Amino acid sequence: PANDIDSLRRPLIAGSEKVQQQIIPQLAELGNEGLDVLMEFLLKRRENPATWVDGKAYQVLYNSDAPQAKEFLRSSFPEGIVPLKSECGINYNSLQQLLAVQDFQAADRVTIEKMCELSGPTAVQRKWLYFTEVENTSAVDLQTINNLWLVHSEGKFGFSVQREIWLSLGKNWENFWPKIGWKAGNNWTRYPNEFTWDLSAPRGHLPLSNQLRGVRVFASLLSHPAWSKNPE
Ligand code: UYC
Repeated sequence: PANDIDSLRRPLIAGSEKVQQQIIPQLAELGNEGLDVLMEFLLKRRENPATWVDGKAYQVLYNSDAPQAKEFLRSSFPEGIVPLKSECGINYNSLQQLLAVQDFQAADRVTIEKMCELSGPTAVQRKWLYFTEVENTSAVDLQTINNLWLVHSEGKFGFSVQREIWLSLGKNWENFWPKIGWKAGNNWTRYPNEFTWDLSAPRGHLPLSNQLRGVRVFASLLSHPAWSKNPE
């Protein structure tokens, strides 16, 4: 295995994202030595904002039973690899933990709850948002939620992904729904069972926004200044 490790370590560090994506699961199968390379990789890159490649490496360690991986995460990344910044005193640990195990369905519920928390107690009781509340939502907090989704989904899920697709379609909702798998022909995808809760989903499929009361809330979310500012 020493040979295998060496032949994987170099492309992990210097290869393209596509190459890295293939190598991480191979390292995961090589036992402790493979985990060591993944730990070294995460430490080397920790000065830079986490990408979905870091997310994949992190997920392997997070989901490993190896004591060395557990100890490494406890001491070096106790809150994960995305900084859980909040301007509103909100704790994003539960969202981070659900996304680290790719429980996208539970993470989607928590996302809706956190979005309501961000708007205050009346929104928490109501369980949904007014578009005016979305407009006033903290950009820092939205970026934290979005980064968690991006980093833990190979860059596939997140509001910024939805925004990019929406803009590429000239903000045309009728073209947008089928593109992200929320509507097929005349039929809305039914919540929760008809949605796809894993990475086989189309890009931008998650997180969900209930459209029952119209597109105004989702339009505000996708137009939020958080997405045109640089991440902090
Ligand atoms: N639901 O159809 N949705 C709910 C979606 C719509 C409906 C929750 C998304 C269309 C009802 C979430 C789509 C529609 C409830 C979503 C979708 C509809 C409900 C739970 C594709 C009928 C019961 C969280 C656009 C034509 C709850 C929440 C209620 C719930 C998401 C019906 C996340 C993305 C237009 C009757 N739907 N929802 O916010 O509020 O309630 O009565 O979007």
